[in-house]
Amino acid sequence: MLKALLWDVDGTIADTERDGHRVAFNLAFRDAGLSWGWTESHYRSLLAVTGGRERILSDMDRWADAPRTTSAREELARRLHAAKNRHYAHLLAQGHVSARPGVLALMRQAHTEGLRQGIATTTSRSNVLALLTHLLGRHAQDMFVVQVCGEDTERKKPDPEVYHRAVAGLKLPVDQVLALEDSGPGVAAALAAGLPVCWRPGADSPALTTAVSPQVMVCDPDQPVALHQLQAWHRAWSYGRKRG
Ligand code: XBP
Ligand code: MG
Repeated sequence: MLKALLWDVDGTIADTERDGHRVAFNLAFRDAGLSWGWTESHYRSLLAVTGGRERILSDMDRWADAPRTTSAREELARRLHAAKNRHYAHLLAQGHVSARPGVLALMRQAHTEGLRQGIATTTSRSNVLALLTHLLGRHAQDMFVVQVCGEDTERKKPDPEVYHRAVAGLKLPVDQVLALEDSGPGVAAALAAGLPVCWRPGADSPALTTAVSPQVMVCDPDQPVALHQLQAWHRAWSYGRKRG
């Protein structure tokens, strides 16, 4: 029986990247007096690197005025990333990002029906808090019994660490939990942790890096997903597994 949902954040709950994080990164570059900038298409390619600080570091070779030493680069990336997160919270408050269709209804329905819900993301805790509060109000946190964020793991997706930690927090066997994901690295992380996963690509989601297996429920990006669909898929998947 399906007892819990583990939500990825960026791309799954909302399309946060192009009009949220990307714009905030560019504002942070500007504030720091840098002429650096990320276009929509370049940013899409950078999304293969999970983690905002890691993303800045991965692109520094392109800029002639980037620091030379590793430690200076890391320090600059850390400062830019913190500034980016402050801009991101302001952009959310101004209404630049909304939930993907059906997501809030699904969260509320799952809550009403007594499923446990958690967050499993590479994103910083402050960004998760800002997004959930913006979308669900001040009591958003009450809906999620476990929240594993970027700061809580040593390795980011596609590494399964975030899902191992989130499942441990739920105190449930993996086959009673369903991961909700939009991206290749996210699906790979969930599968590597042994979870079934509902894959609904978003506007900018990096492509799948793994084959679609029976453990992946493939969803239409444009159609909301209802709880009864997740439950029916999960029942059929569990039955198929038991029959071998
Ligand atoms: C999301 C990310 C994050 C966000 C920015 O991946 O890769 O880096 O782009 O967030 P996923 P931070 O949806 O797979 O978790 O700047 O807070 O890292
Ligand atoms: Mg995602």
